[in-house]
Amino acid sequence: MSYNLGRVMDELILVFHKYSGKEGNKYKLSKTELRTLLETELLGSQADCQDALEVDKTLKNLDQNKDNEVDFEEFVSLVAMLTIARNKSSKGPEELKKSSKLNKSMMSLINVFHKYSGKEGDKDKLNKGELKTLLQTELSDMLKDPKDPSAVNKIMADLDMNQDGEADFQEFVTLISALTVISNEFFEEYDKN
Ligand SMILES: [Ca+2]
Ligand SMILES: [Ca+2]
Ligand SMILES: [Ca+2]
Ligand SMILES: [Ca+2]
Repeated sequence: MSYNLGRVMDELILVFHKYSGKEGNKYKLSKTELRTLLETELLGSQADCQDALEVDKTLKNLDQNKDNEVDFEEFVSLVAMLTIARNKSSKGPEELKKSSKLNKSMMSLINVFHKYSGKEGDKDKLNKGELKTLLQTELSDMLKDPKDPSAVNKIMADLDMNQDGEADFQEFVTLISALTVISNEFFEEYDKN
């Protein structure tokens, strides 16, 4: 299993556009497209994803700009929410064997986080050293200068919402969401041209 975060981000972009391109605006999910995506990609998920299958409610919750469609940024906020819920649940990756790409992407985020967070101290949080190793190993092509210690300090300061000096899973997912949204903007710009 590959842990490469860049690949996870690419997968999320691909999954979204696989469904958003079916009708209307090709960069947004209509309600029908959202329903197809959720029913296909969350199939076989554990109970904490079942709420998301109530499409009307999910659309209403996600649709920040009230245009009745789900753009990529709104979609990523759903993925972040589901991933955080799954990380908290005690059930392991076992039941996700016959899994969709979306499920696999979410599991990869959880696995990659714990691969680094478990090295020292609190095993559910990344300290600065662990964050540095994660960034250098998994996201080196995203960082201008991964060897620059001030870059890690700055990312930690941005991430660390509750200011405990460590990055928990929720803070980590927020970073990945932001990076994925940026990455998607490049994708859509390129696609338009
Ligand atoms: Ca569409
Ligand atoms: Ca919207
Ligand atoms: Ca740790
Ligand atoms: Ca923190």
